[in-house]
Amino acid sequence: NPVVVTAGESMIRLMGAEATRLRHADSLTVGIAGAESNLAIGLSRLGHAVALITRLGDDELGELVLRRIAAERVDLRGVRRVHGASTGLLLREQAPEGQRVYYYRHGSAASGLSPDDVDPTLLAGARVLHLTGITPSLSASARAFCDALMVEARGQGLMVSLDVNFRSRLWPAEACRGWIEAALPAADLLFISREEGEALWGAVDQALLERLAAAGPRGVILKGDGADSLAWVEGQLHRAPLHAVSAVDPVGAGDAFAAGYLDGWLAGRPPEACLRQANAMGAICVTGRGDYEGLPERASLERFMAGSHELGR
Ligand code: KDG
Repeated sequence: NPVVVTAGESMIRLMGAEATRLRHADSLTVGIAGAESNLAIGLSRLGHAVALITRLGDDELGELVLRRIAAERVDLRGVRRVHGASTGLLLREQAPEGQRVYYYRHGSAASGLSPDDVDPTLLAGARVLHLTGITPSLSASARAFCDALMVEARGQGLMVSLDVNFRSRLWPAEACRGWIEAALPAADLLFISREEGEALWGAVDQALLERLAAAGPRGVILKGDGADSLAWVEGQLHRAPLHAVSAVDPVGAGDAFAAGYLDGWLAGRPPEACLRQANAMGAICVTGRGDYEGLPERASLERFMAGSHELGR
């Protein structure tokens, strides 16, 4: 059985090949995206048994998403194929004026996730449930699904990890803040980035971490977007510096960070060590194109952290 269970929407990703607005694109490359499947793939490549709960259309695109994730050895027993529903889609544009994402996921198969998708047997014996603030934005039933899954996980003694992952194109800041704050008593670990912390709570400082922790979680982890990553764990502040790398594509770094932290947590490492690993995963992720493609296997993570480089021949 899996050690880590996660749940959320995985989508087809079409990415503009050149640095132009999509309106000028001649070709798009096909891949997959989804914060939770990114995390599942990250942990699976590090050697963990991970399961993903989602819904996909029983269309060709659903089959593509399923096959890509299956190739990463993620347990897909919790995936339902929905007849007549489409698989979610996102387009990524890399224009000179910045990165943009366009979602085509309204009414998608995964937005139909509901408490029916909670399978207690899949959680049996697992240690971590990881959810993000994306899934509850998809629909009222997906929100009910997240809430029911957290209750089941806590009941079975799993550690509940929550990544804010605020997506302003999916719901307003107040709605995201409201859901996260209501979920905090059921969470053990909360991940936030500086960018989303500012969007949801204004100033991001130690007082915010303390305030969020007071509502429930044992640990509140601030991702290293722009400065040191921080962990407020059981009343103590820990920090780890970022790696200087040249970033090619920032997308997916937050999921890579969370996978790195959880890997450390699963090994029983102290918060600083978890943060160092999380920073390394984020740094490796941003040096390649794609939401998850650059995520390392255990040996390359260790090489990166040791500061050594492969000759490649
Ligand atoms: O964190 C990266 C994700 O944002 C991306 O893979 C797609 O899940 C996604 C989303 O909802 O934006």
